[in-house]
Amino acid sequence: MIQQTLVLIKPDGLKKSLTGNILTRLSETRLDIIAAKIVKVDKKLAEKHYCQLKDKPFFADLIKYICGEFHKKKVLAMVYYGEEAISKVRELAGLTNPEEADSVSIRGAYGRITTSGVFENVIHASANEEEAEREIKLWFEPDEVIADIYLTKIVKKETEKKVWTS
Ligand code: IDP
Ligand code: MG
Repeated sequence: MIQQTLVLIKPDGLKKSLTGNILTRLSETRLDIIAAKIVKVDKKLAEKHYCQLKDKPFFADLIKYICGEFHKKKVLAMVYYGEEAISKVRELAGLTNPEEADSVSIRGAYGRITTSGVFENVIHASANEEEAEREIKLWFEPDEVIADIYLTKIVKKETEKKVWTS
């Protein structure tokens, strides 16, 4: 089945200059990148992204982690597209706990658990189609994705926006 999945290189991955290594690993999947951007994650976006975990004891630290408070204040957000994209990327990413992840997986190779218990596992990958749709729509506008993956509509908006001065 053709699918799309949200991939984030988390702040620890960027701080440790792992972007190239991680993208090389992901290219093993032969999937297409159909969207990519650097995002400065604010608390609102972080809380929406991880809304299913809001009752977990590690939630507050997780929000700080993904907002970059322990590393760099940015993540690389991408959408990968192709045959069985979700399971292919999840498998390469490895288990959530970097110490339990296969040592050749991305998380197994590059992740760590901090002394305060944060799983710094360098990459996010959507877990299923429902999560992928919710997450892609949260992180990207339709015009930022170069394939027609979900239904869109045109709305007229009269809002201010920042433009280059010349
Ligand atoms: P996933 O990223 O493998 O889908 P989730 O359960 O969705 O795992 O958790 C989201 C993120 O929250 C993880 O990637 C990890 O950074 C963090 N996390 C999950 N479980 C724990 C935990 O038990 N302790 C600390 N951090 C955790
Ligand atoms: Mg998850």
